[in-house]
Amino acid sequence: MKKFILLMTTVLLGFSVSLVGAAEIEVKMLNKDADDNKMVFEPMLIMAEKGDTVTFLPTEKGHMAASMKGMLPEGIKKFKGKINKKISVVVSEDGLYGIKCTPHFANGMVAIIAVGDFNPDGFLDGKKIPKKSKKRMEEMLAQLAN
Ligand SMILES: [Cu+2]
Repeated sequence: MKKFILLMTTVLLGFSVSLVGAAEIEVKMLNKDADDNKMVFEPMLIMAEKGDTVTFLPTEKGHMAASMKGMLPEGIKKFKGKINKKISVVVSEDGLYGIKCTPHFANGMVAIIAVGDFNPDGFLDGKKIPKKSKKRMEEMLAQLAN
């Protein structure tokens, strides 16, 4: 019984911490996902709350995560991870964050972090983005517009 109470306390504590505190979100960097999509962040569209930490994991070799030029909310500094290293980003401002894996940008390896209050309209305007990446970003933005 004591053990059970201890367990329940731990569970409840963990639950309340997750309610109050910021979340930790993990994103895998993959050569191929379960649906056979190549060069992908998983998830590709990352829904987060202000203050959460998003960590990109080098699950498979050869990847990194970097912010895309001009595609961060105001007040967020650009960032660039190293290949085969994990990188964490605290999403402390509302808005959309464009993310790419530089070596696989042409292969469509992009992600979007969407935080709080954001506007998907015009996010890609005037940006130079390779075809495959652009297509994936357009699909994600269409999802966000719904
Ligand atoms: Cu990559």
